[in-house]
Amino acid sequence: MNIKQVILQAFRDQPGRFISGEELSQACGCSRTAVWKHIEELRRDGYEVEAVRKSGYRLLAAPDRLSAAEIMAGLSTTRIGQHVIAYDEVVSTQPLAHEAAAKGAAEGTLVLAEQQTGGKGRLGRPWHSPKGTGIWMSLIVRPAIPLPKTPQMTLLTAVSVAGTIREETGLPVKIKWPNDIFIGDKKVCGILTELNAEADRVNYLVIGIGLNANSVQADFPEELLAIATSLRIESGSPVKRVAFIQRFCQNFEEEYNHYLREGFQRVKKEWEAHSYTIGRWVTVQTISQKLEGQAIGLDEEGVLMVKDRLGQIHKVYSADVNY
Ligand code: BT5
Repeated sequence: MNIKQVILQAFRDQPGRFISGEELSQACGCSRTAVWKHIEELRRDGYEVEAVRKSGYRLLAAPDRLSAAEIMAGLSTTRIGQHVIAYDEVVSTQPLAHEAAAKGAAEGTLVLAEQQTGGKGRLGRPWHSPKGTGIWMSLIVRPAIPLPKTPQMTLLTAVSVAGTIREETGLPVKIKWPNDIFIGDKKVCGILTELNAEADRVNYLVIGIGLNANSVQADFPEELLAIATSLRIESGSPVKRVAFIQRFCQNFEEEYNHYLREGFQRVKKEWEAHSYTIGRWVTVQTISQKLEGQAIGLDEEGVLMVKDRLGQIHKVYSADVNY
């Protein structure tokens, strides 16, 4: 840890308390003047630090910057989010997460960035990820599940994000099969699950999550204005991204542990309860066919079931669904 990190750690260990210059200088192994210089630097980084003669220093507020230290401080998970690789600007967090996973990154490692210049959606579509406004992150997991079950992890992630949005903002979110989170009729979050596997074994999954957290209308390009929204636009106030990510990690870990122990039932139930898709008349475009019908539910594996005009039920594994 460098001196700034030692000072931040000391503040976090004793939240709300004044810590004397002397105490900090001992913890850092440097002079009190050096402590003061580093406190000034922290202020320039966006930390609000109160200084009171004879009492010392006290942390009032941390910036909403997505740093590893901020996210990991106070995180009560055992795996998810316990390793964070944070970047300022990247092309996309997905390949960086693949690289980290291939080198053995622990399960639960999060790769995130303030900005993506080439963020991607499914089928090579672009994901707009401007600086500082959103949560653009890729989560590495290594579930011991057979390949056909991996789409369930997308649904599990959607349920975890949707729950986190409800808890943090109270907004009424809905999940559109398989990977979109909507507020009203606009998309606030997209999920992209990528897989590294052998014939019968999952090595790891990289789950990309793109959430428009604090974007305002002006952050969206013309073509997204009518179809995209953000938590801030919907709730009228900015969200604390660090707190959001921490809560997401806790929710995801809880869902994930339950899923590994007990199977898909709970995710299925929660997903169906918050679905934007079930009950609607949909047009489904798979790579090979187009079909119309009513979305009637998920089967036990998480596959979407669509009933066509003739009453025949089709199982949809991977597709774009339109209404
Ligand atoms: C998705 O794809 O919704 C998956 C998005 C995953 C993004 C994350 S961010 C972290 C990680 N790193 C990456 O590079 N990607 C992941 P799809 O269902 O194909 O939706 C893409 C479509 O959504 C685009 O064609 C646009 O119409 C729309 N779109 C693009 N950017 C958007 C945004 N910021 N908000 C809402 N809609 C957007």
